[in-house]
Amino acid sequence: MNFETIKLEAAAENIQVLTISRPQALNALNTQVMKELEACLDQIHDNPPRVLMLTGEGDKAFVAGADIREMEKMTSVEAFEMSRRGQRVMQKLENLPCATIAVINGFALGGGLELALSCDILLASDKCKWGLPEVTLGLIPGYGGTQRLARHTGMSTAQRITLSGEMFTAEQGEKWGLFTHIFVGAQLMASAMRIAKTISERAPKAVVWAKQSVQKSKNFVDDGFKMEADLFSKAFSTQDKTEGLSAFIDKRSAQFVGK
Ligand code: CO8
Repeated sequence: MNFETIKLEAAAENIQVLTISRPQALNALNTQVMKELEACLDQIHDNPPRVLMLTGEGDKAFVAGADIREMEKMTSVEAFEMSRRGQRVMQKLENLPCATIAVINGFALGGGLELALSCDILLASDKCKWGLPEVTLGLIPGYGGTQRLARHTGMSTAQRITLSGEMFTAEQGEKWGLFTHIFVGAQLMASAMRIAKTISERAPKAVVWAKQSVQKSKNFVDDGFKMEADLFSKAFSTQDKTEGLSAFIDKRSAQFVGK
């Protein structure tokens, strides 16, 4: 299958690299990326490598979130549908029958962090900046971040990250248990490859079953995803969302009024 906004390449025996490739928009997830990603994940599901690495094109961004320009025109109903579709794509990634490694080479914001949170192992460049900036746009996370982040960091830290919308450093992410390792940017991919190679040499069935067993410890509640999509969609009927998105596009600070 040919894709325009993502690339799937063999990196070594049994190891593939999936790259989100929209560098002009810092690899932001628009509808085309999400559709291609879903088709690609279906393809990988049917013919999996032993390890899949996921990264962003260029040296600036992993993924800078969902596409803000696209969201600006969205109604609440469309936002609900987009959120549910995005949650489904993230679940497909999470449930792939192979080990998955997010190689976070730069900005991992909003939907970008939510994408990384759907991988088994998160490795980051020392230069990466990450966070859930949705509240700075008058929104809430909509691709599963409200459900997955606390599983990594604990509740209080997850609230600290989600409610402030701040951007954090790689060191902070490692300290809070989000990143397994941080590597100097130029060595990130080679270091990720070494980890991928180790996993790829283990018993393939045991790796998949071990992954599934570890995942079972999370006990996600489907209701939580539904509530996230409901509230994400509700944010689309607020004045603050209109102000937040247009302030970003106009490159100015948002003035929120709480409506
Ligand atoms: N969407 C669309 N375009 C983007 C995005 C984005 N998320 N991020 C960056 N871009 C574009 C910029 O608009 C800019 O385009 P142009 O050159 O045409 O002006 C280009 O990428 C380069 O970006 P900057 O010039 O802004 O680069 P800087 O180095 O100055 O800043 C930042 C980098 C800090 C990453 C900055 O671009 C930024 O803050 N981006 C937005 C980050 C953000 O808020 N992400 C969260 C979005 S909300 C979300 O992800 C919700 C997930 C759930 C969605 C549910 C479905 C609807």
